Amino acid sequence: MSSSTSSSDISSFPPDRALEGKLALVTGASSGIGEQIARALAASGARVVLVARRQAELERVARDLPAAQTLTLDVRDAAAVQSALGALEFELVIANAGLARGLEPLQQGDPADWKEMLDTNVLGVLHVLRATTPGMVARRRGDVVLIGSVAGRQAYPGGNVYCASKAALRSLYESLRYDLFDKGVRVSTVDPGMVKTDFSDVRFKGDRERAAKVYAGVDHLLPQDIAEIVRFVVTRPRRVNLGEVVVWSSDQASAMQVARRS
Ligand code: NDP
Ligand code: 8X3
Repeated sequence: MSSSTSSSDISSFPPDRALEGKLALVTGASSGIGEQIARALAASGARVVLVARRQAELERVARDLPAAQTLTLDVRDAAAVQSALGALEFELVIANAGLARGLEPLQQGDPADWKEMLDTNVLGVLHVLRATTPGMVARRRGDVVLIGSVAGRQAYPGGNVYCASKAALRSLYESLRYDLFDKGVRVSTVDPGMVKTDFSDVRFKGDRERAAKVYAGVDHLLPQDIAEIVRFVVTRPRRVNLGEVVVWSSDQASAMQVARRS
């Protein structure tokens, strides 16, 4: 684990002390939504543990955040996740790491892509929760926030396995509530619509032109929008559990219907 104690710029999130000293895990913190969640939680005083595979990107994010630590970790590796996270006393766990691969009809799909999505988006989340929830239960305090997707609520053409992976998270969210509600651990799912990040570059395997078309002419969401909402969710009084938050771009009527201005 590397760490940074720099106290320079924490991006644009208004600072407060609502999470002062709390240990927060953010998976997928090397870019996009996870990076901004890490910045938002740190702006409220959390000590953030940043997890992803790309160490240089984690270190770039951690440089700006007081008391941030980085952990280079693949969430698909159950043993590595358990050994890296199992002993840490998290109060906040944000399961954000995830990805899409491909947008073909199932009959043209690549099983390697399916495996990568299911291993990351479903099993990866389970590995992280298995490693971190026992401590939260023992301390009778914690917040779990899943980053789902509108894709888990409404399937769309070519979304097949990605949509199924996010639908699995939605079911997991409902089930986890039974596991944790009387153990002092709140469970929430934040389900975004179109957020401009590296998501589509990854989905289209580096075809930036195709990725750019996804957001063309749309007043898409920014990762900061989702991060502010996650910060809001975890800073409510303990009696309040904001369970499900669906966040659309104002230009989206549904996962399939998007207004384009050009
Ligand atoms: P990004 O590609 O910017 O971020 C994905 C993050 O996940 C990266 O930090 C990546 O880090 C990490 N990650 C991927 N695979 C692994 C792995 N095996 N182990 C550890 N970390 C991993 O995309 P987004 O920020 O958009 O995506 C974040 C989450 O938001 C995902 O779960 C996505 O499904 C969800 N989402 C995105 C939406 C969008 O429109 N962008 C809308 C709805 C939901 P690294 O490569 O360094 O490992
Ligand atoms: C990402 C949003 O609609 O591209 O989960 O699937 S969408």
